[in-house]
Amino acid sequence: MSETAPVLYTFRRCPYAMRARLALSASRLDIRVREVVLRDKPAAMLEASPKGTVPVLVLADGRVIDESLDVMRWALAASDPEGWLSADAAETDALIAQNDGPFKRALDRYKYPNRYEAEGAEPLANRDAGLAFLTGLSERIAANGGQLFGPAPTLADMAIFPFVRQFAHTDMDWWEEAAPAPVKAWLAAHKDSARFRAIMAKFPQWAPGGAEPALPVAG
Ligand SMILES: N[C@@H](CCC(=O)N[C@@H](CS)C(=O)NCC(=O)O)C(=O)O
Repeated sequence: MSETAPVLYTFRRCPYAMRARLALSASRLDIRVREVVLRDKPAAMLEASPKGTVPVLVLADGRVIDESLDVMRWALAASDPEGWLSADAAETDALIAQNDGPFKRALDRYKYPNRYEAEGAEPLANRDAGLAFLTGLSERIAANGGQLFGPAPTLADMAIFPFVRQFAHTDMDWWEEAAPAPVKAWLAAHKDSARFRAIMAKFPQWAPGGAEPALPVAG
């Protein structure tokens, strides 16, 4: 048990928190987990990051990293044994920006139509918009030998697949029938990976003074 391990405020089902946990797990750094319930955020988390989103990583020296991509990049800059930073940085950034911008927007409107009724969002039009992005990913995956930038996963794969998972889970029957085969196989393999299963371990809600389990490392 390290006195100086960084602490991660996280929520198991949040795709932003998932991508942070994936990179932290791949880095094999010693990270302590504080599982958060979003409607009952701990005061210590809000003190560290008043914007109130997960993930939040608090370093031993008090520095706070409260954007998921920044957490991923911090972890991999410290330790990248699997070469996740080996892909072209500008292309990686561009692909992740499409995911976090237009694709996430379409995903929310497809998955939670009631929340966007007032703006007249059309769930199936948004599903089509999402599918157009996924078709582009699928073409890359097929051309590059299984992952977005080659045969091995890099930052972009790990930053994006938790969102594709949410999109697929909105209607699995439709996904199985309509999604292009390469992106379907890519998602299935990531969901079934030892790494993903490890970072989806269930932890009880953290309370001050409570246990801080180590983030599982796997893969
Ligand atoms: N841009 C942030 C987004 C994080 C985010 O929106 N997380 C959601 C959960 S998936 C959240 O914490 N929302 C606050 C809330 O629901 O109270 C990041 O990349 O870390």
